[in-house]
Amino acid sequence: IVEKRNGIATLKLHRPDAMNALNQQLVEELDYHVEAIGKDQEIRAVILTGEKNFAAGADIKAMVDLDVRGAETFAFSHTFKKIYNLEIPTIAAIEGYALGGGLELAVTCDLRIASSNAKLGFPETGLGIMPGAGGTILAPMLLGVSKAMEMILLGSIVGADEAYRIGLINKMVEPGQAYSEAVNWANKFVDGAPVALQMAKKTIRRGLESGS
Ligand code: DAK
Repeated sequence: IVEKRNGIATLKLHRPDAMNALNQQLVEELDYHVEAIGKDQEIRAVILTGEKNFAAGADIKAMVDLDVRGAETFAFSHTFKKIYNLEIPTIAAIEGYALGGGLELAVTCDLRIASSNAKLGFPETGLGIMPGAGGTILAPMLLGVSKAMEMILLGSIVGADEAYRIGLINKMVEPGQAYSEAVNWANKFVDGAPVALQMAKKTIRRGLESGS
């Protein structure tokens, strides 16, 4: 579900019956709208969120029967990279579960606000796979190598308070408040200096990528 209001674009994952598990169609729709937002000069901030939950990961049921070719087509890193490369600030507003590919989507954003009952983790290795959409790169940047190794190798799922303590999320709010707080932050970006925000974001990224 896409909403554009007062310079803020909200992309809400809406497959509530499957906890917003990321299937081909959902990712293709996400890709389409991210592409459009990237070209829309009116939009000054993006909020990614989900209906009831953020996202419980890649759609395991859809993945089970994929052959190699199908798996290559299903890979959604290119869509996440488009989100990562948006020049405007991006915020993930997390209620409920953000697991696996869902958490990878959240860490693709610049900022994360989660409700106190959110649960976050990378359970992939327990399923015999690995985080394949940027999590292995972005989690160590956010958490440090040690904590990222722990989360990914143990597949542990943490609550919002622990996620806040280790720097996985920026802010913890009351249940049901993640989106409204994300709007508060997004409004600051809409009222802010767009070039300064874009250059600050770009420079932080460049510093991380060059290791300096
Ligand atoms: N996929 C498909 N369906 C899912 C799902 C998922 N990840 N998570 C939940 N659902 C569905 C359930 O099947 C159920 O559907 P019905 O059976 O009712 O039709 C519905 O959502 C409600 O789920 P539950 O009945 O299980 O609800 P509970 O409250 O009891 O449990 C839960 C919630 C989130 C703890 C549980 O559903 C769960 O453990 N879900 C799976 C979480 C998970 O393992 N996520 C990681 C998926 S692996 C790659 C790119 C990306 C990835 C890998 C490689 N490459 C490009 C190489 C990413 C991988 C992943 O994300």
